[in-house]
Amino acid sequence: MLRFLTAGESHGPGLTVVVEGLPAGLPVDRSAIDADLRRRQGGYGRGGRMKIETDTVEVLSGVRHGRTLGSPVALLVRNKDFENWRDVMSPDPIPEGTPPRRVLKYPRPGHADLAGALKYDTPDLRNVLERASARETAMRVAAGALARGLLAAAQVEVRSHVLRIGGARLPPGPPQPWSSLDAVEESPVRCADPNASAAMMAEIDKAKKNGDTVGGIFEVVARGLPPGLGSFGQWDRKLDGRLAQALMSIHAVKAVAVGEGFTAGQVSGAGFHDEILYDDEHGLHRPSNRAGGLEGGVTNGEELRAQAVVKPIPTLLIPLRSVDLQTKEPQAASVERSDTCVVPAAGVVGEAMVAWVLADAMLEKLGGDSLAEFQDHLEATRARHRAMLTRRVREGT
Ligand code: EPS
Repeated sequence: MLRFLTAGESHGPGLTVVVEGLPAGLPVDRSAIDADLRRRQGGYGRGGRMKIETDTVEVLSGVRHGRTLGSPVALLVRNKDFENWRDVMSPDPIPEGTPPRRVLKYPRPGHADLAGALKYDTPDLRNVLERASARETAMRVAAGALARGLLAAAQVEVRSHVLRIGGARLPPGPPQPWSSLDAVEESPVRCADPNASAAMMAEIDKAKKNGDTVGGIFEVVARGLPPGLGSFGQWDRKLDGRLAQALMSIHAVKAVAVGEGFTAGQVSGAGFHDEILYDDEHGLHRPSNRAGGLEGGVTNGEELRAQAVVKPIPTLLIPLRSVDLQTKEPQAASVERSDTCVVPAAGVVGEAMVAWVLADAMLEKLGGDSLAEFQDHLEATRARHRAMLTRRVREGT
């Protein structure tokens, strides 16, 4: 229903995204998109580039007087750093006799450098890393902010928080309640628990001091979703599969779980599944949510929870062993300006990707070329759900 395509290199003139499939009439607030872009740029452990950039969006098409037109929405974020890279990133041929600048020859273990050089048959790793860079995620966040606008019109909210950085983590226990997630925005590592936050910052300091990097785990939480998004009918319609793909596609993400998925293999069925209860006050309800709001690849009306593991990013100030791609001599991997930890920022990108998948699934279920049509369909669906969840029907009637 919805699709987006991004374009742009990390040090090129800018990054763009084209979004198609949003209904007409959806409010678009540029300052809300910029606020999400700012959240992505933040987080303790970010490197020098974030001091250069102030990501702000320009709307090139598809929005008029603050509302979508139903036509493709095109957004642009300019790279301020391009001023320093004009020659290196010029689309024009290099004048004869000029040696190429900032060529990279020593692939970083864990980065796309070597695999990309082999794929595109290029000896200059810059041709790979410029697009492989996580800077591209700025446009995912911009697209995600549009999706979030559609979700807001359906009273659906999406948040993220950090569960672990290196050896520091939130104490084990029940999932962080929604109400505690406000505090996340005040934490430099986007974790609601002040003690865990401090320990996570210490992990980042330690990695930085050692010329190393550190990864972790973030969780995305969405509430207000109608039941019935996704489908168990085909493999590619299952919402858990679609969320996993979207989260796994974020740079440095190496594993994704829905609900308590990372521990589901260690407990019995009786200890894992969320019982179904009924009382007149609450209607049908669940005492726990280990499934993370998805059963059979379909939303069940509980909070949706998905976790992602972010690896330590591969640009190390004290580099790992590598090889000169030309001479094949041993060589320390290239060192580029980089971040020590991107887990908090990755969580913000995770929110955007989850918001995107959920908005797509909402449109798939409800349809609507205009926001009003979409909202009418939603209200009718919610009324049917209310009836099924609360109305007692006597046997035989
Ligand atoms: C990023 C911009 C990049 C890096 C980081 C993400 O800026 P630069 O390469 O100019 O320092 O900070 O990129 C990577 C982690 C990577 O592996 O390429 C951003 O905007 O998020």
